[in-house]
Amino acid sequence: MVHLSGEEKAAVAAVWSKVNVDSAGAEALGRLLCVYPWTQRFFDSFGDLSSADAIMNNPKVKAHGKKVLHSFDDGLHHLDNLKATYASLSELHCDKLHVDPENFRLLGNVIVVVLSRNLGKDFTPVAQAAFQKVVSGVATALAHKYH
Ligand code: HEG
Repeated sequence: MVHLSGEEKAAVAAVWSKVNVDSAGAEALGRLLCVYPWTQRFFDSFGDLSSADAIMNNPKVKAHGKKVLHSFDDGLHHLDNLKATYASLSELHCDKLHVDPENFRLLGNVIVVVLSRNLGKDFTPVAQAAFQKVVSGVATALAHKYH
């Protein structure tokens, strides 16, 4: 559950309408793998991750980043109901993928960095604060079914 003021909701909608979800997703996952290289261990079937160039141009990283950010987009439309929205994905990441939930926080922060770099001044302080709440809420929801 993420509480946003009316002003924050409007800022999130305005910012998100300018985002290319496919390319921002690819960029966010690529940057996560570059900046926090230990996150690469979950993607050993993705092929060449041997340099920043290899990671950012890796088609599997691009495709998976796109999938992840589309799932994040789904959460943006269910801010009152994030735990239910992500319940089955939380189970999958815990039981099958064994992804430490701290990684959801790292990715959330990288998503905010990518928005900031791509949108510049359009990413207003109100929007930044609102998105910080959203990525944190999504990370909490994804961690909810961990045991
Ligand atoms: Mg996860 C699969 C969403 C963070 C590692 N992730 C998936 C899938 C979705 C998803 C929708 C596909 C599920 C399916 O096949 O049914 N992931 C998702 C979100 C977020 C997130 C919304 C955070 C915003 N994931 C995340 C992080 C890691 C990770 C931080 C690891 C650092 N995800 C991961 C792996 C897979 C998925 C290893 C399986 C990839 C594959 O082999 O296809």
